[in-house]
Amino acid sequence: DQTIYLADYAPVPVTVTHVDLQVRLDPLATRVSSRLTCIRQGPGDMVLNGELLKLRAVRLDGEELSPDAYSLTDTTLTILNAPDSFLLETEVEIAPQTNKALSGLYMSNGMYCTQCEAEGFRRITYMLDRPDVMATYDVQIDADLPVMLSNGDETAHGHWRDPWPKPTYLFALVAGDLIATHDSFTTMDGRDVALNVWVRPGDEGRTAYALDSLKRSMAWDEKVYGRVYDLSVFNIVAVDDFNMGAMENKGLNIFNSKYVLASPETATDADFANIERIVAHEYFHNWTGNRITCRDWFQLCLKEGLTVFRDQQFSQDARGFATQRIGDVLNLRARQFREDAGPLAHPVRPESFVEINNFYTATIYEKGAELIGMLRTLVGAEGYAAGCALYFERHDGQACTIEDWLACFEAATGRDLTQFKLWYTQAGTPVVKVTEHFNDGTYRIDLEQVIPDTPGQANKKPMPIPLAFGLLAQDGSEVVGTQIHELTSETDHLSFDLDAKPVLSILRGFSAPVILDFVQPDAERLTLLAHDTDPFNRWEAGRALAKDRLMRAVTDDADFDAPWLDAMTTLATDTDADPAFRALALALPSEDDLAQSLHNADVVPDPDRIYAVRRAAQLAMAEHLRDDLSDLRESNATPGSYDPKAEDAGKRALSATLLRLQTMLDGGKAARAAYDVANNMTDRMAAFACLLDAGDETVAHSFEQDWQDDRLVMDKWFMAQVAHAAPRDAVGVADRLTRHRDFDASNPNRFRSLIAGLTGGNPAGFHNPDGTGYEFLASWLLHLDKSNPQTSARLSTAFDGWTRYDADRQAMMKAQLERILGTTGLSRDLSEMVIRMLK
Ligand code: DPP
Ligand code: ZN
Repeated sequence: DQTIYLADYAPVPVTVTHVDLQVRLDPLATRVSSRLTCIRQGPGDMVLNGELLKLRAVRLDGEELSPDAYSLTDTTLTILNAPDSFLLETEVEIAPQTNKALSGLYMSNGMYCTQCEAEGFRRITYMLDRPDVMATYDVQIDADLPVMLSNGDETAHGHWRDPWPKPTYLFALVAGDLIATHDSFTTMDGRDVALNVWVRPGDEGRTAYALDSLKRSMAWDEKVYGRVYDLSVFNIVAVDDFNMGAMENKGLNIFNSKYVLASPETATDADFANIERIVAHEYFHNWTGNRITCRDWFQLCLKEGLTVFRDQQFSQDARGFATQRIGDVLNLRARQFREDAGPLAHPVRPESFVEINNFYTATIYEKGAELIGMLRTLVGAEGYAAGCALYFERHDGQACTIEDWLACFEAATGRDLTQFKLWYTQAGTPVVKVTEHFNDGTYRIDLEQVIPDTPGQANKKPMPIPLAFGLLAQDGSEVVGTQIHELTSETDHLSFDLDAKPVLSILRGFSAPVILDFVQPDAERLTLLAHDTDPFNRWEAGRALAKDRLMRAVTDDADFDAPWLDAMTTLATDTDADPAFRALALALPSEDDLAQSLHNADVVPDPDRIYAVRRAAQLAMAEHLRDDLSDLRESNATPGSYDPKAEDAGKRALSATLLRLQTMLDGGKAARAAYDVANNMTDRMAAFACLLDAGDETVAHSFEQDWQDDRLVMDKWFMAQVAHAAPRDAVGVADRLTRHRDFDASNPNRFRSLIAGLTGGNPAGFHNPDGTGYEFLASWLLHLDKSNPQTSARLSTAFDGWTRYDADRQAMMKAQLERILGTTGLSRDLSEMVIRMLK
């Protein structure tokens, strides 16, 4: 059994305080010489991690170690009977060119780069590869290359010194033929920091937005959290082959090029927003992750949940609270609620794992961020600021736990957080049941929380749930402004003396990551949609109305009624409302959201029916809005040159929503016109998707002619064709595209575009009743698993909803999961995922 348990945590007997590395780069025979300054802290042998290393020499205090003084396995080097303090030297050889797992040192388009989180450093040299061992670094890179980068400050060409002790996972090295865009930032304590974004020659015209985002992030962290940058240089590098979005290595962030490079012609508004958010996220890690890191990988949410919360706050400030919050909640529900409802559910702080890379999940990131938001609500903005200040002061330079974090808030605010800690240890999305009573001038709300059983966890304890709420009169005026009620027990109630029954606006701002079980009359939801002072709940009321109708259309063939369609029209045409908000409010719940909601209501979801009903709803909306569509699009045009600012992005989003409705009516005429005049990728992609939806047979070819030399744009081309294929054609389209000359499974972006285009982008296609979608996914997961287990395991989560479906589909998905599990040579990553999904 390869399971690792939180309960087994023990500090290392011998630690490393300084790492001196010399790296002689060569594609097939890189030599890494390491000198580790080691100090004993307790009894026991020193067990260093190492994988795929050829050990050439090992010396202790300058003496060659005799074979009986150490032992070697495939994954460890153990120094027996080590003294109290010593210098350990090793020399190893590695082959970055053949490293297709993209973990450790590897090559991407001729450049050398690294990815060490979580456990990649052990593929570079023997070391205590765990986050609670923090060391300073001196790195000498030897190669005949123009640019050679590592962490910290450069003291001579290719020589880098990082004075800040850091764990191995934050180590980075980059070398190759790269070009930088330079800028600088003056910190609030008056130091100049050089900023560079390094890219492959030819891409230097697409770095401006990342640099601008970086400067704004640095200023924001100073202003809002009082956090100042601590080196004289901050480097960002764009890499084409990268498993994650980006990586916060100290002073040398490495990014998937998708999240750095942007120009109006090649990147969409969503790309710009992602770049802004991820640049901020990785920068914010410098304090929440790097200066204060995690004691062990079970504490991953300590840095990730907090840093996601910080990047969400930053994006709210940059782009507007309501639309950002709605987007973040949509994402949470789509990814985390789904995870929490299925076989992969796990606590924000898990208690065991087999492969840590499988735990970079929506639960740890996005639910982790929600916990920080709830904590802030519970202790108040001032209490939160005081707790954070204490955390930075008390734990700077340390590797910490969730207990350390919470203790700072207890100390700073006097609040007991014992019950709050349950949010970290209990998995599953709580359901809050709300029932109302109005009688003789008394309005009463009954509340009940139910936390579902999840794998390995049953009979959970009630958690503290901050419920922000307000009350409106039936005419829409607010009678009780926003208050916070803390639901801490299983059941509770609230009472008010009122002349008439009010309209309840509950869970304002989505104040807790819970599912509301609250049947509210349509008339009240329409009132909230029109009048709620809380913009999140205005949107939520519209969403509840839409979902209700879609669900009833699926189960009872119900029609789309005029009052709802009127409300949608009012929204669409409400020129006082923010276009971004209107776009969000007009968007229907996704097919996957409906599948999960039907499942929750004990209805077996039929993907084809869901697809058809959603189209029918769009058609009904389109017909209702028919006479307004052109004018509305006209009035939300963004003429002139493209500006990525949120205001214009909102207009483009609304315009794209309307174009989709127009396409339902005109078969693609308006979309063709929009495609032909588009001067930016946002408008172009919106029109492209509509044309594909409408069955246009020429647009894919002309798009390809225009963009075949642009890798990031071609990712969109691959994805859109699969996502917008008719359900019965989707697997065939995906399969055909895997034989396209530009399909390269070893590039994670390309692979993900195609696979997720099917599994996420085209659910009815993926769930084709003939089972070909399942077979296609399993085959490609097995194919990729041989070279890149991390990405293969990540994409296997498309199967995690398998028990929702009918018996035939279940049997076919189960058969594919079993087929994967029965394959010899399966990675630890993929096998852990499949085993958990089959349990
Ligand atoms: N690079 C990933 C992130 O920033 C893991 N740390 O979240
Ligand atoms: Zn992160």
